[in-house]
Amino acid sequence: MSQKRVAAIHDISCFGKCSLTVALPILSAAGIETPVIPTAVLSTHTGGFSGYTFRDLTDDIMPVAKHWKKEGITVDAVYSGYLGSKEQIGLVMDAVREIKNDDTIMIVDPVMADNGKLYGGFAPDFPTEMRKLCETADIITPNITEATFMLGVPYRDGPYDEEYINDIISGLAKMTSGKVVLTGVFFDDERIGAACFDGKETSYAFSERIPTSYHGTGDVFSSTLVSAIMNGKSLKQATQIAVDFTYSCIKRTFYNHPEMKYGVNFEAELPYLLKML
Ligand code: PXL
Repeated sequence: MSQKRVAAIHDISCFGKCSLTVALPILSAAGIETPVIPTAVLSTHTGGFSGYTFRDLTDDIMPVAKHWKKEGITVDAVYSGYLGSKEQIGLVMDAVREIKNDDTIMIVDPVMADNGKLYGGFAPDFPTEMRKLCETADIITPNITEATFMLGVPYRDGPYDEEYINDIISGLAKMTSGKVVLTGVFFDDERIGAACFDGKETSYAFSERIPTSYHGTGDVFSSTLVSAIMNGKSLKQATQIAVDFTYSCIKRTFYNHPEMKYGVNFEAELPYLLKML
């Protein structure tokens, strides 16, 4: 099998283990060539730090994509995450047109919100724009807040029931012709995981629920999912691998009790990921 190439389009949060500083090591460890289009450079992520710097790279997105096109560089997949502005969403769609071939798949993690709230710096109409990007995707990986914001339906705190999750999944399945992996699904306090709609049926992948949350675990999850898909796993298998790996990172970090905003120790768990792949 020739080496897969995935373009990762996210910001670089210089400190805080999320976006490109998570996607790049996980995909690389999984054997995937990972060219990047950085959308912005921040001193830290925006969740829990104040006074962070923000260097906007909007003007570089299209020149990078056009240069790749001129060089004949195409990719097997594009994996987008945190985008710094509404304008960048449209530019990502344009950039993908430059670098895709007939077989390129587009995986969109509509990173913008959690726990019923938009991340700092996003205007209330940001989900409407992000929805447009998701409509063009082959696979989307929203959490429940992001899904409900894009669908314009009420957000609820968990535990959830199957009816609520099924309604969200069918809303998303109507919104995009792509497949859906919905994260942050839990029906009781014991287990948490993801619902996966592969275009035909919905399945669930769960792990033990650890009563905490760490920044950047959405990026760990989606980067792992992309890695598993590129290594030939089905969406259902990839979802279980992403749930298991994210859980193992949280568990390891929890027992060492670091700060939530510092993210998880995914590095120490990478050998475990490679075994699952
Ligand atoms: O992990 C998502 C993420 C990525 N990049 C930046 C963020 C966040 C979440 O807050 O602030 C800059």
